[in-house]
Amino acid sequence: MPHDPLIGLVGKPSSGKSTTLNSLTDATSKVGNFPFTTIDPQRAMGYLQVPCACGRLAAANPSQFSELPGRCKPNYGGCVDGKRSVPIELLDVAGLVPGAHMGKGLGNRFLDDLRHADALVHVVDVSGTTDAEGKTTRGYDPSQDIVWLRSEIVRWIQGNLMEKWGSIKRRHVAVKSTAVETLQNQFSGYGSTSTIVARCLDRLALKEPLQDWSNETIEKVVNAFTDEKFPTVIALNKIDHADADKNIAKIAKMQPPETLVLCSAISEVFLRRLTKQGFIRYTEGADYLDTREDLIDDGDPDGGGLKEMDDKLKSRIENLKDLVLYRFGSTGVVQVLSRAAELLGLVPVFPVRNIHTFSSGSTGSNAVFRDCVLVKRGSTVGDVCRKVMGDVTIAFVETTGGVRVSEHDLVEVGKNDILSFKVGRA
Ligand SMILES: Nc1nc2c(ncn2[C@@H]2O[C@H](COP(=O)(O)OP(=O)(O)O)[C@@H](O)[C@H]2O)c(=O)[nH]1
Ligand SMILES: [Mg+2]
Repeated sequence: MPHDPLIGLVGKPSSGKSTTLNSLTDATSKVGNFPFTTIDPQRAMGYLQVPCACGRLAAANPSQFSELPGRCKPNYGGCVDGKRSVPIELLDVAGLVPGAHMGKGLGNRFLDDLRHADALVHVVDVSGTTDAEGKTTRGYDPSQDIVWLRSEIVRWIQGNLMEKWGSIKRRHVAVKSTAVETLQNQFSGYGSTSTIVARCLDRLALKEPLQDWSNETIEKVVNAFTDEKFPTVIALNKIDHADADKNIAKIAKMQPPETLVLCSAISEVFLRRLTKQGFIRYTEGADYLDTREDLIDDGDPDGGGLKEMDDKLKSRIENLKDLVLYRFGSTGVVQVLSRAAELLGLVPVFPVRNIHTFSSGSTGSNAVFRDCVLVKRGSTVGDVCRKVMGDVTIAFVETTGGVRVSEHDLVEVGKNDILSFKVGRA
C-alpha cells in the first residue's frame, strides 16, 4: 500500500527547522477543517500549493465549466481561484551535527527518524551566524553544512550496510540472488523499493558481481541510493540577514539551481501572525501584502477593516518588504515545499464520484473536487485506486468525459488525474 508522501526537515541545530515548519503549518486563510495540524511535536501538516482541476477545466472550457472554481470545496486544505492547498505531512528531525552517524548528539537516533521520508529539506542558516554545531558565531561558511550533512546521511546508510557486509555477501552467493534483490533486502528499511534500487544500479552500470565490490564501489552505490531515495531541497534560510548575500552567491556556484530555494522562515511566521491579528492582508507565500493605508490609498475608506499599526510595527513591515519581499519576490517557504514536490514528481489526483459533474458528496450538494491525493511520479490508476478505495473490487474506472481507463495506465498531471472508481464486479 503506497503511503502518503512525507517530507523531512533536516539541518544543524538553530538553522531554522522549527521556524520553517511553523511557517508552513500555521496556515491562516485555509479552510481550517483539517482535523489536526500537529500530529506529534515533530510532525505537522503543511500545505502544498498545486493547480486545481477546477481551474484547469474552467480555463480549457469556459462555456461548460466556468463556475467550477466557485463550487470547489476541498474536504481538507482549501482552493482559491483554482490554486489548491493540499495537506502534506512534514517531519521536523531534531538537529544533526557533524559525527551524527556515529551517534554524536543522538544523531543516529535522529537519522533513524528519516527512514520514512520521501524527500528532505535541508534547512541551512545562510547568514553564517551559527557554527557547525549550531552555536552563535559570525562569518561561518554555510556551504560546509551542505557537504557534511549529506556525508552524514551517506555514512549512516553505508555504516548500517557494512556492519553486515560479510554475511550479506555470503548469503548473496549461496542463494544466487541478483544484486537488486540483495540490496533491496538491506534498503527496504528505508522505505526503498526494487525499482529504486534497480534504477541506482542501472545508472552506475557496475561490471563486478556484488561479492567483489570494493569499498569505493559500495560507497558509490550508497551515494546513488541516497540521491534516489532522499531527493533534497536546500532551503537557504535567514536571507533577511545582512551577511546572507555573499554566502548565497558562493553556494549558488556549487549547487544545481533546481535544488536551491531562498527563504526567510521567520518573515513568513511574522506575516502570518499579523494577518491573523488583523493588521495586514497577506496570502501565504505571496509577493506583496496590504496594510490599512494601502487599501485606503486604493479607494477603500475603511482600509479593508484592517487595524491601525503603531510606528514600530510599521517600520518592521517596511523593513521586511525591502529586505525580503521586494528583493527576493517572496519569503520563499511555500516554494520550499513546491520544490520538494517537484523533485519527488508528486501528481495531484482528484477522485470524484460522478465523472460528469465532479461531485463526490451527498446528492443535493453541488460542491466539486472534494478530494485530492498526492501520488508519486510513475503511479498507476490501480495504485491510486488502492490508496483511495482500499481493498474493494472495482468494476471499472473512468476519467473525464466518461472515458474508461485501465488500472495499468499511468496518472500524470492533466492525464488520468480526475478519476471515478466504480465499485462492483466487471
Ligand atoms: N534572521 C532570521 N532568523 C531566523 C529565521 N528563521 C529562524 N530564525 C532564528 O533562528 C533561531 C533558531 O530557529 P529554530 O527554528 O528554533 O531552529 P532549529 O533548531 O533548526 O529548529 C531562532 O532564534 C529563530 O528565530 C529567519 O528566516 N531569519
Ligand atoms: Mg527545532
